[in-house]
Amino acid sequence: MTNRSLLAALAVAAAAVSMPAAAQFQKPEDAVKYRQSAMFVMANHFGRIGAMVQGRAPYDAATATANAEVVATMSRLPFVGFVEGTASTEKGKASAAIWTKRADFDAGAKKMQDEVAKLLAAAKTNNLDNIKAAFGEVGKSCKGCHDDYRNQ
Ligand code: ASC
Repeated sequence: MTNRSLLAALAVAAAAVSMPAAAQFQKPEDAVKYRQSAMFVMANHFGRIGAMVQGRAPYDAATATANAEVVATMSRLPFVGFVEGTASTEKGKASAAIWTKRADFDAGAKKMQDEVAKLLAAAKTNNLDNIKAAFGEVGKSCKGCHDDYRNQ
């Protein structure tokens, strides 16, 4: 990438971060795709740690930490995608309750991000038992919102 195109890309990224949530997406479906994509990547890397936690993959400290880094980064991304007007009644999709109880939903998101930060800290101790404990708490924090805000 040239310096000029890098600067242009950075300017776009900076503008996106400071723009109101809805304005970051050209259409509502893009917001849905964005949040689903972020959660898909997060779940994939969380699952790689899960494989080590559950003994389906050998524990490797550096790999666990690298995956936890990705999970931590991804954990910050989905929520900007929960724009008004993107609720669904379909099973497994975002329920309208997100927007009627937004403060509770946001608190759940924050809880998950906090638990993910602890998982990353645990990964950095290079101790699988620490990772196991933190992994379980992250899982609970995912499930909490999925139970309440994803159509059953
Ligand atoms: C995952 C994943 C979730 C959570 C949840 C934990 O790996 O994709 O949504 O864990 O199932 O209960």
